[in-house]
Amino acid sequence: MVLLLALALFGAACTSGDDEGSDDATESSDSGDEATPDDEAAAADEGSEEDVAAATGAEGSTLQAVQDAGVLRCGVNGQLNGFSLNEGGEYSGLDVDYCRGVAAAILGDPDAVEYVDLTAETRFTALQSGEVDVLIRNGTWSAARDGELGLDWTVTAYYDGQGMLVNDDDPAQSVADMDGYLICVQTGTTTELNLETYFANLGISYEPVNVVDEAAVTENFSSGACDAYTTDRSGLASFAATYTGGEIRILEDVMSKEPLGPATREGDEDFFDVVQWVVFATFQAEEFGIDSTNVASFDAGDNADIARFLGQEEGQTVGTGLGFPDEEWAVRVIEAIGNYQEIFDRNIVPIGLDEGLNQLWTEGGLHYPPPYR
Ligand SMILES: N[C@@H](CCC(=O)N[C@@H](CS)C(=O)NCC(=O)O)C(=O)O
Repeated sequence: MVLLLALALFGAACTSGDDEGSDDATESSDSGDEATPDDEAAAADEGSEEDVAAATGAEGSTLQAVQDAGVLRCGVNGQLNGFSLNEGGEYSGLDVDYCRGVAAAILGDPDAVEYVDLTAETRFTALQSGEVDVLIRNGTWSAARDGELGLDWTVTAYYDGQGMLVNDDDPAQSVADMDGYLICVQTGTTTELNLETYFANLGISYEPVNVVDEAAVTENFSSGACDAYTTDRSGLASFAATYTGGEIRILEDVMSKEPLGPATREGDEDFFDVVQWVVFATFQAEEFGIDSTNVASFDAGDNADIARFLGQEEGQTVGTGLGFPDEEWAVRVIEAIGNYQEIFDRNIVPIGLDEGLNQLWTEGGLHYPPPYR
């Protein structure tokens, strides 16, 4: 009872990031400085052991529950241009596309999604407690989140790294020049842990200004309460795309590895498979030259691999074997959201980022879908 009440209160207090005043959004600048790398697994922001117990309890099959409900509850950011932006209830972005892809695959309707905006701090509790079915919120796959947090990370949909943003007229050319800086950093993120490690390795100090969402970053950065802002480089690009407080600059430093992708609850194997293969399908379609405009009429010719991907191989059971309702699921995904290149061009190119590692393995990137057979 106590646990349920605590979860309910925590959720109610924190899930509406948009509504939080900036006073509440700025926390003591002391707290982040005290974490050590050993604290990472147990970081307060990353859910308690009780949360894990709730997650691994008898939830039943999420896949079945989603199919029974006819709607997918997708935990997203809601404030992150390029990934998940909530504009009056209209959602767009790479993360949003994957919510839509999963809904298209298992429910036959990419619009059958209920989006739940989550802050960095509340996101894992929301997944653990069953408030959302899947978490697709620019989340980094890390060992502690995979293990002790009781989550499963499906596949990396966006390879990122942490960066640093400063005012254009700031003298710093790299993070090494930033001794003693006041740095805006979001609580509940890998970012605050990496920041400490990176500065310690450089042998310089900093003062964290802890904030809970992008609105608070904007306020603190534009007022000069922070000299710099650190987060995933995609988050910095997203911030820079809409920031109107003056000229800003992103330093060259890549401070960490941030593999971002969807997470499901541990022990939820069939749903995990479905979410994972929806992401793989977007890589695979690109590899086959299949996109949203040609998928409905694509001629597989003599290519059995393509025929199978499109659900056209005689007697195939690979799709239903994974948990999909039929063999044409991948066609619905690509019709709804396109292949990865289309998803990238639609969402990420407008915020000014290059593909980097987010390309097929055949083009020097890390996207390598396992064989669909
Ligand atoms: N990838 C990192 C950082 C994720 C994160 O929450 N980033 C911030 C900065 S891009 C964010 O989403 N802020 C928007 C918000 O919380 O409303 C993680 O998983 O911890």
